[in-house]
Amino acid sequence: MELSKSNAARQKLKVDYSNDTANTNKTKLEDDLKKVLTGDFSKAVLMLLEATEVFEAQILHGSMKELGTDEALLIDIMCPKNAAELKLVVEEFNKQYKASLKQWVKDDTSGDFAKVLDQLYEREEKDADPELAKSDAIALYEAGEKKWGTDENKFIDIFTKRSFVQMLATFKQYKEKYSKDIEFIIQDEMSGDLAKSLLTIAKCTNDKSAYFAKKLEESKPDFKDEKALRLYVVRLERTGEKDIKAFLEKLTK
Ligand SMILES: [Ca+2]
Repeated sequence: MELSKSNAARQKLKVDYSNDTANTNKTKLEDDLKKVLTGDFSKAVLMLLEATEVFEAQILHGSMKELGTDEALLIDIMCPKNAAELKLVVEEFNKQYKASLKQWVKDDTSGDFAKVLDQLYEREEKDADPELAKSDAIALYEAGEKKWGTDENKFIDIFTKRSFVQMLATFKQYKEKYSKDIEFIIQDEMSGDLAKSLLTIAKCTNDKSAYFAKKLEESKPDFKDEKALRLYVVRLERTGEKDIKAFLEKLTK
């Protein structure tokens, strides 16, 4: 099934469809599918044809636009992303709402948690440097375990600025040198949304697919609840082909 491929492949499929020489009226794939598909299956297919960042921007907007903020959603959408991925959502947010995602998040969060989210846009894209992994592991030890209290800023800087592969090397160093998992250290040293956001970054560093799979498991496709369905589709897109295929097959039964 063509539709269970990656979201990027589906975006290409849409362009190819309209540009196909046989498609003399240059119709859109979405529009033609709307004519032949019905019910939940049609809805699911059309949602999968949207670029993922369209829904992510809507989810982020929805998590902040009302009184109060859904911090868990901010964490889940933003923390797994590298700078380039985050940029796509920033641009989409700007396009849909004529507003700055960065400013919105800043206005809706506070303290150390705000600092984490605000620094995610600058994450480096570098290969792992073993020397840096060693010095970062020591820095994290001195900022956490070794210290009475915690130097949160040190943790935030390393967790938001280093590339994911660099952090993975650092966490391995930490485990070798101090025999402890960084996920344990975060929970031991910090709490609240700061701990949750850093923990999400650590989990995604250690095994992003496992993190995404667990999040998908936690949500259900509710076709009567547009918001919940969008979140489900976003999580489905992150886990990939196999899950998308299973989801669509279930709907055709
Ligand atoms: Ca400590």
